[in-house]
Amino acid sequence: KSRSYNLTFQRYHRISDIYAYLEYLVSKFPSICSIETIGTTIQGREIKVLKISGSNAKFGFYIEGGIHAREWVSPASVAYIVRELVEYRSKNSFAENADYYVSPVANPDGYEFTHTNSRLWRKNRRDSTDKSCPGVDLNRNYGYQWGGLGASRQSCDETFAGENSFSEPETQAVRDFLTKIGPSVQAYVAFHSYGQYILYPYGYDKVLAPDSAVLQKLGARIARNIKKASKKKYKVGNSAILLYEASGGADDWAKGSVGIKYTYTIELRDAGRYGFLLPASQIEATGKDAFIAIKTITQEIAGI
Ligand code: ING
Ligand code: ZN
Repeated sequence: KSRSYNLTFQRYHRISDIYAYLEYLVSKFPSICSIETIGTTIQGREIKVLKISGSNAKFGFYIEGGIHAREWVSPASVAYIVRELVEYRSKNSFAENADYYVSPVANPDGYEFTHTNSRLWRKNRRDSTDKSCPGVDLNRNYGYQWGGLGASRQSCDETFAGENSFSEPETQAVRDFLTKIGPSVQAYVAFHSYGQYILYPYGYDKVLAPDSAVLQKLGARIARNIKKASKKKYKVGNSAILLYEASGGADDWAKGSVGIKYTYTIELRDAGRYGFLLPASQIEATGKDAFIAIKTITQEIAGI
């Protein structure tokens, strides 16, 4: 018997609604979907990954949402992707070529805090040593070139990198899970907001990977496909050059330490008018942009 759920794409939802939707999908589509709890946050919340298995899977594809608490359209768009890959699978047959590992809310404590206390919170909810400034920026806590440019050592800062690389249970969980599933994973996409950018490594400095021309070209293809579908423009480039330097990001670690070739950070809508406070009326359209990115990358890797 299938479980029930309240998730919609007409408003932003609490983590309980997002997780209930994942559980519903497992109950309704048990041959395709399974859930692994990859870790537990500082406040004891589960960090869940939905696996969506392809019948002809040749590679793994990791999709991260919600590492920054206030970027609400990211978990919503990742949930939108999940619906396309599972419930609308018959019209999205490209998805059979991959096993997707989807983490819609990489920072559950922070996400809940933006609903209950402070809408523009970014970090996790780690207590700091001096107590006055909680929170580590999880996208500065990964262990590739940790603690360099664009990351702070001061706990009061929005980009506080933590006391050490991988000091946080939320980043440890992703590290251990990706290390476990290993070299089958060929793509890693992290969804953020806002700005409409398709970014590729490295972020720790203005340094390009040897295969960056491949990432630029595929990024441009993603942007073209989004523009065709929605008229929205996404800029494509190296994150340190196009945006700013930021060390300790999940994308740099995925590329530099794990060796995942197709690694992107995508800044979703909008271009700045509403910013983090993107109206819920734009969730569906933004989710569609995000889904086009996943589809385009899958097709490229599968050669279809
Ligand atoms: N932006 C990203 C950030 O973590 C980024 C941008 C990611 C830059 C990775 C460089 C490398 O600051 C948001 N919106 O958080
Ligand atoms: Zn972000």
